[in-house]
Amino acid sequence: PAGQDSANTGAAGGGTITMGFSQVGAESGWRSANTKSIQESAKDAGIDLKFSDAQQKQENQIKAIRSFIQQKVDVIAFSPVVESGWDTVLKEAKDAGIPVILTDRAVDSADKSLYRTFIGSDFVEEGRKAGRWLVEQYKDAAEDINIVELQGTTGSAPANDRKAGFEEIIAENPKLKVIASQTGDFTRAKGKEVMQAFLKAHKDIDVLYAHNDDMALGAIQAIEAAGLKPGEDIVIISVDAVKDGMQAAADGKINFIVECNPLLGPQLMEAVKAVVEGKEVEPRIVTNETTFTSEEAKAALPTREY
Ligand code: GYE
Repeated sequence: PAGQDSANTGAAGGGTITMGFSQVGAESGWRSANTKSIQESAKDAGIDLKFSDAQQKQENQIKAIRSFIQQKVDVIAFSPVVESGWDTVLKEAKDAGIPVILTDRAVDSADKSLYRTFIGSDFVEEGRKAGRWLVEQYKDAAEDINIVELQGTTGSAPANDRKAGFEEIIAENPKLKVIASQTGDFTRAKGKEVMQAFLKAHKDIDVLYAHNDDMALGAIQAIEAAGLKPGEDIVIISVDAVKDGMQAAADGKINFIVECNPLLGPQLMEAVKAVVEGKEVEPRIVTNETTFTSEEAKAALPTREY
């Protein structure tokens, strides 16, 4: 039987499900792995995928969603680049009877009926994991520990939450001080550029906390160019655990990585099918994740999928 929200008789009649998906962009290794996972699992599930790349711009995502509504797709899924400003377009999808699924990043809409479920990581917990490792490393510190932070895309859920979770934990030890914090937009190029500026402005950086591996990898280039040793002169923590990040950890250049799993495709396709069939889905589906020290990264690398 058709779900009452099925806008398209194709799926309602047991035919092929059409899903419009608006992706954030192609800003990082994480994102490439996420895109691949979604494309491959749509294919495996026999779901007709209309894929649109927003190049990190909310206006492009809003346009893509409106076009999916016009095309009367069965389901719209998207990874919102920023948290705010979605109510109007999500209301349009709701009025058109097209169910929406959030993947990877959250929206801050108060009206939870605007989407069926949110599949993705707990970014606050990721920030806490980074903070806990640091607190433990410096529990006997006699002097101030100067931390610089490379934030993800301004206004994005992972940037907001990874910052908040980290701050919450390091507040336990007043010696741990964030002396500079700026966005590097989740890219290598920006990570490098901002780290260069940090190194110029501050002679005494002890720790870098980067909200993703790509920014850490860019920053490593800047640190090496400044004649310093990443992982030794500056302790580095990052998030994601994509292959290049794990390699840098295995090489001792990144000291600690918090994993963020990009392989959300299979869970998304399951949720899409359930929603089209009119079944209830859990409003929040959280992905399981771990952390890696250099030693653990070395051991995990050979079998790493992304
Ligand atoms: O950590 C980063 C990417 O939203 C979890 O986006 C994702 C983040 C990921 O650009 O590398």
